[in-house]
Amino acid sequence: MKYWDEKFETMSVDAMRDFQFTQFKKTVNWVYEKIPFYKNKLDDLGFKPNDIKSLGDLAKLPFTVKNDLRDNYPFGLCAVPIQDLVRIHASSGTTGKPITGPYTADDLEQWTVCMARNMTAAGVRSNDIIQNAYGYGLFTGGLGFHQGASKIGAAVVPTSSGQTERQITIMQDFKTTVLFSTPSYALTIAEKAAQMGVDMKSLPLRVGVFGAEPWTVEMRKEIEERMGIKAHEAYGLTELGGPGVAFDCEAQDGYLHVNEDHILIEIIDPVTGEVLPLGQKGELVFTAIQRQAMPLLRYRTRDITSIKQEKCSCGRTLVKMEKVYGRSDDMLIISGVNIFPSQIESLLLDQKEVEPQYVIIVKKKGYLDTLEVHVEAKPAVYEAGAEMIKGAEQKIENHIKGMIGIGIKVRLVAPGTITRSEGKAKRVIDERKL
Ligand code: DLL
Repeated sequence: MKYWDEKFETMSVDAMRDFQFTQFKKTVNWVYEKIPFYKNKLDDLGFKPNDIKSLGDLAKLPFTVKNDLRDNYPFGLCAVPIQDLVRIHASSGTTGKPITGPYTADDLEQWTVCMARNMTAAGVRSNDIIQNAYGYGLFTGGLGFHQGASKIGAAVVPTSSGQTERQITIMQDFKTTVLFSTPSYALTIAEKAAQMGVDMKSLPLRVGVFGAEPWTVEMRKEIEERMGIKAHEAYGLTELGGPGVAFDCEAQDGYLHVNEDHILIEIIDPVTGEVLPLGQKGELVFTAIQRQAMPLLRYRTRDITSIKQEKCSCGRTLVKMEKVYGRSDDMLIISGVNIFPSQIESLLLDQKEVEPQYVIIVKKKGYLDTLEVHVEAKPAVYEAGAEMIKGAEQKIENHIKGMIGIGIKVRLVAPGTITRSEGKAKRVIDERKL
C-alpha cells in the first residue's frame, strides 16, 4: 500500500479546494463562537463568519502569533471545555511561558492519521519493528510517532531519546527495521555504533523518519550513508498538533507534502504580512481546519520556506512546501548578509577533513557581529598536527567565503569535543546575549 489515505492524498486540486472551503467556513464559525480571543479580533475588523465567500477570504483574517498563545496560557485559546480534552502537550520554547497543545479525542485521531500518512509515505509497513527515539513526554515527537506507528500496525519499541548504547543494543537484539528520531540524534547513534564496533549497515535497519529540527540534504545523505538506510522527513509544530503537518515521499526532492485537508498553508512577507505567490520564499502561515480543541487561524510559524503546487511523481496531489532550513529567529545577519545555520552546515558537510559535528558562535567585535564556526576534525587530520589543521581551516574558510561572500573564522576542534545531541541540536551559541 502506497498511500494511507488515497482519497485525500491524491484528490484533484478542485475537489481539495471545495473540501477546504467547507472546513474553513466551519472553523471560522467555530472559533468565533467558542473562543472570545477570536470573536474580539473579528469583531474589531467588522468581520462576521458569514462574510466568508471563498478561500481567498483567508487573507482578510488576522494573524495569530506565538505571543497570543503565551498571553492566553494555558487554556485561553481552547475552544472546548476542559472535560472534553483527552491530552495536553506543551512546548517549552526558549523564552517565556510554554505553549500548550490541547486535543479532543477527535483531534488525537486525526493527528494519528496524519502520522500514519507520513510513515506510509516513508515506506514503513505493519511488519516493521520501529525504535522510537523521539523524546516521550510533553514533546509531541514521542507520542505522535508512537500513535501513528500503532495505527499502521507496526511494533513500536518506545525507547525515547538518550541511553545511546542501549539504543544500539536494542537495535541489534530486536532487529529494528525503522528508526524515528531527530536527525542530530540519528547521527549521535551512528557515531556511538561505530565506537562500539557495530556496523550499522549490516543491521536490518532500512528506514528512518527524522525531523523536529532543520537539517540539510547533505546531512540526510550523511545519515543514509552511515546507517545504510533511506532517511525520510517529518515536519510539524506543537501549535498545530505536533508532527504530521508535512512529510516527504519517495521523490525526496527537498519538498514535503502538506496535509492540506487538515491545514491551509500560506507564505507571507514576514515584514509586511502580505501573501506571497507560489515559489517565493517567506514565512510559513498555517490555519488548522479540522481541529476542535485549538484550531488556530493564520498562525505565523516563523519558519521560512516556499510552496509549489504540482503533481508529484509519487502520485500525491497534496501541495508541497520546501524543506525548512531555518526560522526567521535563527537567521544571522553578518556584514549585511543573511545566513541560516543550515547554509553553513551544507558547506561543512562536503569537506573531507571534518566530521558533521559543529557549532556556530556569534560574537560582537566593536560594532560588528562576527561568526566563528567550531567543527570537529576527522581523527587523522587532528592527529597530523598543527600545520595540517591550519591548512584545513584556511581551505574551509576560503570555501565558505567563495560560496556566501563573507569571512567566517573556522576552527577545527578535537574529535568528540562538541556536545552530542539527544534531541534538538543546539547549533548556535550567541555570545552577544551572554
Ligand atoms: O518539533 C514537532 C515534531 C516532532 C516535528 C517530531 C517533527 C518530528 P516543536 O517542538 O513545537 O514541535 O517545534 C516546532 O521545530 O516550527 C520548526 O522550526 C522546527 N521543525 C520541526 N520539524 C522540522 C523539520 C516539533 N522537519 C519547530 N525541518 C518548527 C526543519 C523543523 N525544522
